[in-house]
Amino acid sequence: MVEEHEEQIEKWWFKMKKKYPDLLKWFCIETIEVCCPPGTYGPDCLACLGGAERPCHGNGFCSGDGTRRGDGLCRCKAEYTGPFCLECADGYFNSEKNDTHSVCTACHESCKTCDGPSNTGCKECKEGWTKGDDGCVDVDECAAENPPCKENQYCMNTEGSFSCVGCDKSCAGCSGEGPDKCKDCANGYVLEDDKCTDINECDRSDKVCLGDNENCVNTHGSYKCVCAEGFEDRDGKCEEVTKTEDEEAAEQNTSTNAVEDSMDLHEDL
Ligand SMILES: [Ca+2]
Repeated sequence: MVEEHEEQIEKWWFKMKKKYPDLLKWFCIETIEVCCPPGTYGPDCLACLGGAERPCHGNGFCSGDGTRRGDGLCRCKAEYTGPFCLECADGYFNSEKNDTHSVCTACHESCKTCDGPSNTGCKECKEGWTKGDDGCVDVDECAAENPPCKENQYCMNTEGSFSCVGCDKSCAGCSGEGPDKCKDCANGYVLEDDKCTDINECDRSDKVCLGDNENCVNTHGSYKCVCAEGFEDRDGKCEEVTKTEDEEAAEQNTSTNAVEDSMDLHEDL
């Protein structure tokens, strides 16, 4: 913009500076007519809502403020509402107000609308809260006839809300955190000392891994059948690992190295 109007700026510098000391006013507002004085807007530089002195009563922004654009309407800060930003938005109340000044302050977290700062000042309660004798109080969603959580979750009430938390994996349904709060035990677990405990299937007298050369490995909630050392799974059967001569030679080498390594180790010790 400055380059475009270089001549005019030069003119101001050499001829007009004394008479019009404010460059912004002379150049932007009066000469090229792009700006308006602060607090005014639009082609004719009209006063913003609430007056040019304190547009929107200091509680918002006037559309087009200081430019030849906009419509002079107020966009209020979050706490304020209304065309002049003098009213309070939901969740705020007027702690000070006259015709030209308004201060809105946050309500208690339990209020949707209020006329004072505590929960007894609520006019309406926010969702998750209900009107009690002492203002808005938390709703215990978990105590409802149909609690809101899914089958393998427990419900945790919080101020103004609630959350659903997954049960321990040893549980089939639960009332709280951990394996001692299960309603029933999940498959693969049994109640022992008031806790759902993993069943060690591999300890059973009747074997669970029935294939030849199979070993049983216990896991949390289940077990695995794996091939014994020196055997590998081929189409579901554990068969002896066969090696080519090269592989066997390589293995011989590594085992010799391993022996040497362990001897080194002993020397270090
Ligand atoms: Ca709650």
